[in-house]
Amino acid sequence: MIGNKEKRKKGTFIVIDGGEGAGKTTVSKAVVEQLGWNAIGAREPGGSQYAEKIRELVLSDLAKYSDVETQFALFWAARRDFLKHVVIPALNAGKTVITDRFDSSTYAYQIAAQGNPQLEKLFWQTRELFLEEYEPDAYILLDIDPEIGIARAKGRGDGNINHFDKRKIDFHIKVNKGLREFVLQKVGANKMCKSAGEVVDASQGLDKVIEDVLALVHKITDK
Ligand code: T5A
Repeated sequence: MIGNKEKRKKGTFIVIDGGEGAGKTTVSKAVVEQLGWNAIGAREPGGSQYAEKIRELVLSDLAKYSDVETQFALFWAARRDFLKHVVIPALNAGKTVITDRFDSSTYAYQIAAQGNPQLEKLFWQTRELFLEEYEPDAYILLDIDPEIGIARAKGRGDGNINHFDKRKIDFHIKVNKGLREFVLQKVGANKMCKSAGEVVDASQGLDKVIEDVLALVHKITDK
């Protein structure tokens, strides 16, 4: 057990997710900057020292030799370590934690896009066991047409392309569908998921996307 049974009362935990190139990194950094000292930002997979090691493994080309069950387990292992070492201490200190991706990505990539509905039951069980009372307060989906997102990610020109980015457009369409399904249907409707779900049109100009996300973050933290 990493938390106590009493429902946590401090801090706010918000996930920003979206398909490749939706603007998660850019937007979450801008939002954390505007929130100031009381907010921290982090990315998944990774975010803690040990989880960053797992990140190297899951995003390396070696992943093509592993099956989806192995990847599912590694993403959850990284998440648990990140939660324990980064998210929980920050929440307990009353901070707002903004993460770039979280378990919504496992649902969209490993279950929806990689086509493994048999993992869904295990997903919700693992979520309950691993997150305990620290499930996110809200998920904000940066919704983007995958073709636009991929073009943006490629246009960044930093060579930061992993084996998921290289997959065909059909895969990214399924990721998008999985993310929408998670945020619009599973979140809040499942007894194992009491978080809130919000969607922002990420095809808008960057300043407008940041403004919309910031407004939602204020709405969620002020609750
Ligand atoms: N994964 C992750 C799983 O399979 N399962 C899991 O459980 C988890 C947690 C992580 C990979 O791991 C997979 C999913 C991913 O494939 P990553 O390297 O961390 O990969 O990278 P991604 O999260 O995929 O990040 P992306 O490369 O997709 O980019 P972002 O963060 O969405 O986009 P960003 O901010 O870098 O922006 C891209 C470009 O677009 C511009 C930016 O300036 C930048 O140049 N831009 C805009 N331009 C115009 N208008 C806007 N509104 C713009 N917003 C951004």
